Amino acid sequence: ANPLKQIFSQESRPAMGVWQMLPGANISRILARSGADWVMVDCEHGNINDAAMHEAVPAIAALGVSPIVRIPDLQPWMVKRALDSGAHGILAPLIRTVEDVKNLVTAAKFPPEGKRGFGSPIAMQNFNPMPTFTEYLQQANGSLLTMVQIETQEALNSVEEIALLVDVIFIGPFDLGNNIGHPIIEGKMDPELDEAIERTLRAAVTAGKKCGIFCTDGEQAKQYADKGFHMISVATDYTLLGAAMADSLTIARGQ
Ligand code: 3PY
Repeated sequence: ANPLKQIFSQESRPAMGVWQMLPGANISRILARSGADWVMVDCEHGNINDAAMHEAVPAIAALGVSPIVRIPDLQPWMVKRALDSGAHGILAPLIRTVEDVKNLVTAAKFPPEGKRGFGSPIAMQNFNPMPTFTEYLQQANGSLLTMVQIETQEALNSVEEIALLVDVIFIGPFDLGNNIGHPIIEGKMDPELDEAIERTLRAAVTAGKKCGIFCTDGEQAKQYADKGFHMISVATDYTLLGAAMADSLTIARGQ
């Protein structure tokens, strides 16, 4: 079962998630028990290597929450490692062209739809109930989610075509701002960045697909939920830890 896919197909509410940047299955469990609908295991910017990913993914999945892996780069072997670890989906950063997206989908699907290699027993081990080899082979193409980040000017130019190819187009507002010449400064978004974000949402909706966005706090996540986004990150483990300690210190010091 893929809980995130179920939310997408059966519920009209947005799927709210959290970003895991720090390694460790205990952190994965804390995040998965928070009530989040999905946890992004961030192998791009997080401190998570291949071994840590193999610890995080099953820890999240065991709690009935979808682990999604953000791969470090768009390389077929990274897609294979992430899906073989049992991830319910993969997110590829910084894609540029329609060709990039086609390559991602090819790497993520078993033949005849793609070229994913078959043989790891690890992925099925992490599903509940555990599928047989054959069941996993038959179900994976239809159940694992393909996601790409819209965060370059080139990807934005082709966003309507890209939306047709994957399950989720997911906006990285920081990179998108940087790459279209309107970086986010002190949390402020330029109207052109807002327009790029709106265009991406429209592209997903028109294609009958889902649109995600990276947010850094609950208030911002609520704003995008109200706009109709389908998959929204609310915070990262890294910032949550620091912010919670700072808040407690303020109270403790009577400030
Ligand atoms: C971005 O905002 O660019 C992201 O990808 C968030 O990690």
